[in-house]
Amino acid sequence: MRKAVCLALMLTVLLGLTGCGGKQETAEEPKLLLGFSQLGSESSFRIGNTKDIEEQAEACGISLMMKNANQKQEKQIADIRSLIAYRVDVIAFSPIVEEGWDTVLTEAKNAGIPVVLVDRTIQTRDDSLYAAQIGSDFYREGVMAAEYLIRKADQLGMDRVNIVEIRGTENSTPMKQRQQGFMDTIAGDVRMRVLDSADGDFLRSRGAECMREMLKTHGNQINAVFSHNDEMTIGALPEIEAAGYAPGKDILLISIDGGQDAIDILKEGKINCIVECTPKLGSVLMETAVKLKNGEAVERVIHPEERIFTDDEDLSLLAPRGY
Ligand code: GYE
Repeated sequence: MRKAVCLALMLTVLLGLTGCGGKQETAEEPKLLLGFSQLGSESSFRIGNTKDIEEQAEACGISLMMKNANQKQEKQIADIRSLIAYRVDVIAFSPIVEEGWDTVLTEAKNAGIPVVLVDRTIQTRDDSLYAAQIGSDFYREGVMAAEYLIRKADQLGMDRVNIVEIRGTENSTPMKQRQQGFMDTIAGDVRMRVLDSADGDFLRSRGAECMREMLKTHGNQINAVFSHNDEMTIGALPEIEAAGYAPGKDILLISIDGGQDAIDILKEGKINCIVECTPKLGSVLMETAVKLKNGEAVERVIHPEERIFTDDEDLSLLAPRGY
């Protein structure tokens, strides 16, 4: 199936006319040069996302120029500038935070290079600065996390749920929208109370630090942890155990992403719920890049389908996650 899609894509690019002279491309010329600016390697989601984009580009015969900003916006802006200077056909990037992109994206626009946002999105007054956004519905992920917690509180007959939140990177789309979706959903439930919220930057080490601090401050008051990604959840877990509590029982753990390591811990009963956030955005990205190169219309916003994994379902037949 994937082969068929890629064959069709290759044919479209091959038959497409070049933007400048209307000349037919030959098979030897690169069909499409895609520049991708990845934001970092902070999590298994991110590593899986980079790998998927590399594999899908290769499968589709698309040349890929990959940059990694190591979690620094200045580096990411410099990376995008170098992709513009290289005159790639299409630029795609995963913006580390939402603000501060207008200048560099105006440079891309002036150079006639279409831009696709992958995974996260940006705040801008000028919607013409990007052609499409391919990424999860993070608000919905926060809603699903909260709905699970409400269900679990019903099942356990809890009349009070004291929650601590470990947030993703400050001012990033998933951090803002996951928090909003979660808070909006628990707002109508009088049992739910947020005791604390800390910035874990989507990192395992920071997840551990946040959890340690919050256990010191709130001790046995904590009933549930809402962590914005698996990496921070995996960091928090040993801290909970070291403080003498059983994760998944004394303290409920709700996470986001659904990488293999976290799924294995869920199966052990130490995580209660994981909301899926898929890093597999590569094939839609290739399809979109080809259309943009050929001057075709593209969908403005594309969300992948996602599910949740919970402690009350049988996950023994779940296929390996691949990230
Ligand atoms: O959940 C997290 C990663 O932007 C959706 O970034 C992504 C998030 C993902 O570091 O693990």
